[in-house]
Amino acid sequence: MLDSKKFYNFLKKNNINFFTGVPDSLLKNFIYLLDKKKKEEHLSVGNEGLAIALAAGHYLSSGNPALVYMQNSGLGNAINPLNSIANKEVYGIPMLLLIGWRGEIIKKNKQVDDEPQHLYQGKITLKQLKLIDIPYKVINKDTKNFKKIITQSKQLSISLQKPVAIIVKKGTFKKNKEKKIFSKKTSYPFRKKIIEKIIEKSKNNSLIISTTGYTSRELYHLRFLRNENVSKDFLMVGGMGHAVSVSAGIAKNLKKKKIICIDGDGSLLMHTSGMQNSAMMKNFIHILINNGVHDSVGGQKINSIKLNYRQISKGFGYDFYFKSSTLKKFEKNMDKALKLNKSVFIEILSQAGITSNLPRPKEKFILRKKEFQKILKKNAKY
Ligand SMILES: Cc1ncc(C[n+]2csc(CCOP(=O)(O)OP(=O)(O)O)c2C)c(N)n1
Repeated sequence: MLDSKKFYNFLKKNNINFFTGVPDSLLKNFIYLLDKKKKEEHLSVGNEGLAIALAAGHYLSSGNPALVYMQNSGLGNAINPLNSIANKEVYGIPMLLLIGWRGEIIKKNKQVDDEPQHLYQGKITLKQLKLIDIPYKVINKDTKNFKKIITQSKQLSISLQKPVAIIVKKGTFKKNKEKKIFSKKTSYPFRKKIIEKIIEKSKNNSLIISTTGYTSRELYHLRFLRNENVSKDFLMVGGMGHAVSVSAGIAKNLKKKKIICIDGDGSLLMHTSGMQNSAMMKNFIHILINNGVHDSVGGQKINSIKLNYRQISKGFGYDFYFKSSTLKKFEKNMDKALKLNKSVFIEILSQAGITSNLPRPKEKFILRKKEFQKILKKNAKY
């Protein structure tokens, strides 16, 4: 296994001294090191496309390639600036991409057992890079020559004037002594407790759409524990950041239902402009579980200290904004929101972390979609 500190030190030795990206669990031990650095050296961003653009700006102003880290699911967000800024037929911007390979191919056509949303993306990741003309090397826990790979990747990126990728398989980086420093203990409620309250409060005539990561897994687990139909919620297992827009698409057509979107701060920042449309829906409750970190992939920090969600939600046009840091106040806010025929944004401060082992949904998502559509069609009360 690779020592992420040695990996980082060698990148620095090669004059890679700016890092940016959206975190991935396969890269978490490497990103914990970066989380401690100043903004001149590390910026965590809302989506992977922004990271490519920051890296381009860094190269233009310093002459040194930056390193952009991401999960392979983030390639979708990155592809536009990769193809239309960094590509050598446009500006030709050197940079290194460090990509966690969820749904990796172990041997020829044999794929690792992973969650459904990672399977297709896992299968096409290397093909996607070939198609957009990005050379890559794959590293894993047995890689011995990582120094050579870093040196050659950087040289190649500079000589070809384009991005070059290093693909990271599961288990490549070993745990380091560096602890995540941002998932601090607070008195705020855990996400699962908040979701439980949402379920309790939203029995009648409402639909829940939940964001990517632990939020959807906890919602699923709670339905299971409560012996309730797991298909009555729409779990955004992939498409991080788009829960708000899927919810708005539903809200627009089902005006008699209350649409409740459960979001995370990392998710909301990924495609914040979805709020332009959700704010117009009068049957919309947007709940932001704000824990200041990307909890689901390791608890890496989110640059959100100065964000003011009252102003943000009001600015996008939400009719109401409520905030709480306790479950009691949150319950009251939910009661108020459910009575209003307006768009409401509820922020609740939350403690990062999971409180129990979480099962992964077993049902096929295609079947869940059909069940969910049946529920929407019947306009059923539950
Ligand atoms: C496009 C994309 N980039 C990255 C990821 C990896 N990922 C899954 S969940 C998650 C963190 C979500 O953070 P947040 O919305 O704040 O919720 P929390 O995990 O803190 O509850 C990330 C980065 C992804 N699924 N998709």
